[in-house]
Parts: sequence; C-alpha cells; structure tokens
Amino acid sequence: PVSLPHDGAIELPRAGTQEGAPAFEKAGDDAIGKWEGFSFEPIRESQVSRAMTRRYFADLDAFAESDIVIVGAGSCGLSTAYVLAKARGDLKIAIVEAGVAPGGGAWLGGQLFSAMVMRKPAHKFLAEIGVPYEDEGSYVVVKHAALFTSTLLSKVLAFPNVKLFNATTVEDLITRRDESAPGGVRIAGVVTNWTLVSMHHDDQSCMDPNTINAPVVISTTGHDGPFGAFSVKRLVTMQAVERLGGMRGLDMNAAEDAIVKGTREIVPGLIVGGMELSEVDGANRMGPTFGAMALSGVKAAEEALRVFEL
Ligand code: AHZ
Repeated sequence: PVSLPHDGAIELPRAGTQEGAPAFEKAGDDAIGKWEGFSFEPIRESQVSRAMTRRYFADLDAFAESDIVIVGAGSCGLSTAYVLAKARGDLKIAIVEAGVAPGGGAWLGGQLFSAMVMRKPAHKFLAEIGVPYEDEGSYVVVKHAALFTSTLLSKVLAFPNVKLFNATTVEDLITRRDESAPGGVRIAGVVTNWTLVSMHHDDQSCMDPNTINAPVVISTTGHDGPFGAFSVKRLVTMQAVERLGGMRGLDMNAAEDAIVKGTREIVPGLIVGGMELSEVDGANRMGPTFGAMALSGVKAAEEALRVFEL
C-alpha cells in the first residue's frame, strides 16, 4: 500500500517578512520594489498567444493517449492524482475538470464555513502534503478548507507528468466490447468537450467532441446533481451496470468507511471513488467531513497502480 507519514502535527511556518527587508527580491538582480524608472520587459501580443496555444495544443496531442484519466478534480480526484503522480512519474495522467476552478466542494468545510474537518487516520494525508491542522483527538481541523485544496492542487500541478484540462467536461466514455467482462464492456477512455460547448448542445448544432484514450479511467465526479455521478449514470444507460443504489441519507460513521473500502474498479477500465461511489453502492453521505475523500483517493490510486504493475 501507499505509505503515509506517521502521526504528529506539523510545525506552522513563521509568518511575515523580516523587518526592513524588501517585499521580495529577484535573485542576484535588482530588487523589485524600486519603482522609479520601472518597466516590464517588452512583449508582442502574438508572443503571448503563441506561448499559450502552442503548449495547450501540444498537451492535447501528447495526452490524446494517456495512461490514466481522472474525471473531476474535487478533493477525491486531486488526492488520487497526487498519490499516482508521486508514485509513478513515468505515467501520463490527464485530469479533466468541468469547472474553471478545480477543487469541487473542498473550498469550504461545510455550509459556508471556512474550517475543514478530517477524521483520523486521514490526518496522515495532511501530514504527507504538509497542511497544518489542530489535533482534536479523534479528528483534526484545518483552519481553511481552501488551504487544503490550494496546497494539494499546487502539488498535483507541479508534477511534470500531470496535465489538467479545466473548463473541460467528460461527455461520454469510450467503450470496447469485451466478452470476458461482466456486462460485456470495457472502458477505454473519455469523450470530452469544452464545458461552455457542453452547455450549449441544445441550441447549437455540429459541436462534436474530442477524445482521450486511456487504459484506466478514474471517475470522481461527486454525487448526483447538475454535474455529478456522471460516469456511473452513463454505465446504467449503456447497460454495463443494471442500476444504481442511489446515495442514502447522512451517517458520518457509516459513510466514510463505506466510501473508502468500496473504492474499486466498477467496470473493467473504470475505477470510481469519492461521493460518486455512494450512487453506485447506495452508501450514506457523510456531510462535511473530508477524510474519506482523501483516503478514497489513496485507494483509487492503489487500484490503478495495480493495473500498471501487472
Ligand atoms: O466540477 C465537478 C467537481 O469539481 C467535477 N465534474 C463533475 N462532472 C464532471 C464531468 N466532467 C468533468 N462530467 C466533472 N468534471 O467533478 C468534481 C467533483 O468534486 P466534488 O467535490 O463534488 O466530489 P468529491 O467526491 O471529490 O467530494 C465530495 C465532497 C463531499 S459531498 C458530501 C455530502 O454531500 O455529504 N460530503 C463530502 C465530503
């Protein structure tokens, strides 16, 4: 199994700069903050355009054949990506997130509150990514859910083998007939479109999608809602799964264990984690405790790694 560090809260970094020091300095060069005669380096507009588009289209080209696609960059999807990218720098990992801003529901702890609660042993994941917390015995509290999400996101995006396609929606799954698989089907990638395009299929014609092939798709699109539970609902309409259990009412204790333990490959090639899984298994929701999202991510990553270790 993926190893996480031992217990123990992390020392808080010391805030603020030393008195008298400039706001920040460009290494070895002039200090930024001397504004007289200040000017940026010159640029032509087309340079900016090319700097962005060349990279984006090179990424679309490179990741058209990915090793792993993660659908949804909420707390579970980002945790999955972190463990996978750290364990296997040789795998190409594409993250497809419908929203412009990755993070799903993890920018707030619950309702509109700032703090985020995680039940132990999920504090080990916080220690692994370096997020400080207050230890309350059986659970820990992160002062800002946004600190958890921004730290995790920054670490995931710093891995060279990860590409985030945000503002991009998975509209369908790529399938292959596989008579040896239960339901006779295997998932072989995803069908994508820019989210703004996906939202206008009713009033614009001829807006066909794009595709990403991958032997492993990990779906973490959250529970049913305007966007959520996307892949598992599609499994039902394509008759790969007979029906969904449907998410049940809130029971923190039952829900968190069930989501972590149940994280698995549902149909060959498709691993489901996080709250999307509650729709498959008829599991309870846990409400505003996020430990199961982080650890379901760890388990989803382990399930995927097993495929590449064969
Ligand atoms: O935008 C969605 C969000 O960022 C994204 N997403 C959904 N459908 C998509 C699609 N293509 C691409 N078709 C898609 N992206 O998936 C992300 C899901 O994040 P989330 O925070 O909703 O789900 P999670 O399972 O990671 O975390 C669930 C957090 C919850 S819900 C809950 C409760 O209701 O009781 N409790 C917790 C802790």
